Amino acid sequence: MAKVNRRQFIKISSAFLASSAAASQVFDWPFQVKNAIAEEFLTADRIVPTTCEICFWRCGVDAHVRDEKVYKLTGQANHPLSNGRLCPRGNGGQGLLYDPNRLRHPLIRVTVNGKPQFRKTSWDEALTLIAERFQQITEQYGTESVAMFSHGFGASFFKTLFSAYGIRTFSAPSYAQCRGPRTEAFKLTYGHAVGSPEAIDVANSKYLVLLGSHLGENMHNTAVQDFSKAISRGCKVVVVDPRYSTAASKAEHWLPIKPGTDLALLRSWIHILINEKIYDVEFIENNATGLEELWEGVKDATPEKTYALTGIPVEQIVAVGRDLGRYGSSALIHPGRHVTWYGDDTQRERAIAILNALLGNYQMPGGLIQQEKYSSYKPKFPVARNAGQQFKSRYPFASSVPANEIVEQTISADPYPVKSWFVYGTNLIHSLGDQRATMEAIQNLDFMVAVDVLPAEITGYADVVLPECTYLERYDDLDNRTYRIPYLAIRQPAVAPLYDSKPGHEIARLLSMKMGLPDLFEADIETYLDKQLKEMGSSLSELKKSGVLKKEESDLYRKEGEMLRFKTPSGKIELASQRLKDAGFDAVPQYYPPPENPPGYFRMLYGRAPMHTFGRTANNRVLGELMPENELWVNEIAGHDMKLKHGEYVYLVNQDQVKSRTRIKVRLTQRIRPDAVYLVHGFGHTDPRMEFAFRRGVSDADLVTKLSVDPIMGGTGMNNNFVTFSRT
Ligand SMILES: Nc1nc2c(c(=O)[nH]1)N[C@H]1C(S)=C(S)[C@@H](COP(=O)(O)OP(=O)(O)OC[C@H]3O[C@@H](n4cnc5c(=O)[nH]c(N)nc54)[C@H](O)[C@@H]3O)O[C@H]1N2
Ligand SMILES: Nc1nc2c(c(=O)[nH]1)N[C@H]1C(S)=C(S)[C@@H](COP(=O)(O)OP(=O)(O)OC[C@H]3O[C@@H](n4cnc5c(=O)[nH]c(N)nc54)[C@H](O)[C@@H]3O)O[C@H]1N2
Ligand code: SF4
Ligand SMILES: [Mo]
Repeated sequence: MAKVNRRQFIKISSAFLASSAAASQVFDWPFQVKNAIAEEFLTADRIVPTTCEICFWRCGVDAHVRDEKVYKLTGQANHPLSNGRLCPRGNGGQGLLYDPNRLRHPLIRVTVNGKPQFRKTSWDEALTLIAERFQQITEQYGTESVAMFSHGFGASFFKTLFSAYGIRTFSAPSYAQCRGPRTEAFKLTYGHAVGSPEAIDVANSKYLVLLGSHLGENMHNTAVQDFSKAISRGCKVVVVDPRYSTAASKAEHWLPIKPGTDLALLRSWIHILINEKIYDVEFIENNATGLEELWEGVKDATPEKTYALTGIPVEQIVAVGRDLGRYGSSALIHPGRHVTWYGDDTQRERAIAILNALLGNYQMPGGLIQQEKYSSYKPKFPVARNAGQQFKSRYPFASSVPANEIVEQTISADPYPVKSWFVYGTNLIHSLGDQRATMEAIQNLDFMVAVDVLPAEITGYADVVLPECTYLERYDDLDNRTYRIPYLAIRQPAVAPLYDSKPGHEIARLLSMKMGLPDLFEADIETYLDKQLKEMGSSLSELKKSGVLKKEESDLYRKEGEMLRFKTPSGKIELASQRLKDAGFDAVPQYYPPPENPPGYFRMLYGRAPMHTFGRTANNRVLGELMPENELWVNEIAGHDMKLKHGEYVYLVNQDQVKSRTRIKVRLTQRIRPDAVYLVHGFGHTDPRMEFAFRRGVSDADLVTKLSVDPIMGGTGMNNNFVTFSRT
């Protein structure tokens, strides 16, 4: 059990409320911005091309500035991830910049009259304290006792700093809580990951199968643009989802699958392709191993048996299976993105990887493609020699550090203690599931730092809170990732940082001085970026003007007769995996049924809404007005049976009798199966310093008390939680 009160959540500080009122006056929030948006004819003093950070896709955004205020954001025409457009969230980015509840000053936890409070402090005092505490803790427990959690590419400067200091443990919720199983499954099958942005040719696909992947609600800008291109070019879409999603409304087949049974369905399609010999025989003969073992492993997955497991009629299973054979290399089973669902996720993703291989769509139009970087140049930084122990995952195929494992180790101190967390841009309370474990781990820490832009829940538990300025007020590292159109893009400030906030690079540089690494960073970020850009054949002045440089579309497809080599042990695509077998797992994905609903309970499913990103936009006044709270989708008939009324507010109680802290509005609908309910993630905030988001809607994270951990790579399946309703 948690040691009570060791690190109490700091509830509210009157300083915040006072300062937020002042902010409204300064910015006349939100009307000033809204009026400006309405006045399209306004001319800007300057338009600054930069990179969006309302989510992690990194579109190119033009910030329109007048009188030193950003009054409009539009998509950069030339940037390959935006193509002149932003998603609704990107358009509402000023809502973050001018959020009256932004963190304004560094804060230190102090105890006054026995009660924890935050005290406003100077940067110097805050950073001195961090350096001192890190030194004490690493001297006492070793450098490995400090772990960093982050999300977003602003974290790069801190990773550089901590690597030079000897810290080795870096973790992000985009791995074990998001796409980790996809990464490992594709590596096991093809020897490389799918990447982000995904190396898939959706725009040219003729037949697209989406499992979950709710494009249109999942609003990754270019992914949605590609999806609409595909549809306008006549692509047939199949959506497998217990819920009639936006994508399902564009589909030829909506397969309202029994939740958690997708692997059975995928195995059945593999069965059909092999049994009817409608897979790409030549491609598989030349490029894959393990076909016989694969067939042995899926022989029992007949459509009839699959119907009984999934609830999808035999005719539909067969029709889609045969269509897949017919469309062959121009068909694509979308690999998904947030795939930590049921704990069998790596094997489900393996089945997706295998199916794509059987279609022969590898490096073919409409299938899996190759992408390139704009430049192979990467700045080199020193890495400490006397570093701490490398974190060793207990999951054999975890290529990154599962965040949940750090939580466990912070509680158990086994094999060594973790005593300090540095948390950059991730709200662990809402993103890791199993909040009780996260809280218990936090109680075991000697010291925690949170770097954020908002008073997100996680900051309430920190010893030091550092206010970063928003993406519209800072430089970051260059964006030089692989993409079909190799590009190089910059994030640069549109306006100066508000309040006493600072850019991450500046915080890291100041901290490096205190941590005894004064030569690690250039004296200023512009010199650093310019040096890199010169190595890449450009310059800071050029990129500041253009925002992005790009090359011609890379070679996406393989050439006729090209010999392919895969970075797997066999050099081929591995339909049956010896590596999995050696580690005690199924070489060919087998289906194990998920736990059934307890009587009277509904499986809790969650996802995205077009105008919000997780919990980070719930307090954004521009986006919040478009969607102020989440609703609970309940099947109409099931809801009537439970005596629920459309529009009434209820608490949710889960299988472990954990009750939601807040209430949610019921939406009775035919668009969901009767055994499941659905809500959008990111609501139900309980930190009162986020005045707009406070207590609006329910947090799914509060109710994820059961994690179904993937034994292969440690991903945390969250879909095996069940809820019922309570009016009190
Ligand atoms: N607007 C917006 N867009 C975003 C984000 C955001 O915060 N806001 N976040 C981005 C990020 S980081 C990610 S990872 C992606 C996530 O987006 P996706 O990868 O699309 O997420 P999923 O979890 O696959 O999608 C949730 C859908 O899966 C369905 N589902 C639930 N259980 C099952 C099941 O057992 N079987 C099947 N077939 N379907 C099921 C749900 O009903 C829901 O429609 O979105 C990205 N895009
Ligand atoms: N229950 C449940 N858990 C989930 C999910 C779910 O749908 N349901 N989704 C999973 C997925 S797919 C993912 S990718 C993860 C996402 O997990 P997180 O990345 O933790 O999600 P966010 O809520 O966006 O938290 C980001 C934090 O960064 C802060 N922030 C925003 N901009 C900046 C910035 O410029 N600088 C700094 N320093 N901070 C900034 C925000 O205020 C917020 O506190 O969660 C995973 N966990
Ligand atoms: S998808 Fe939307 S929120 Fe994400 S980076 Fe692009 S414009 Fe910004
Ligand atoms: Mo994600």
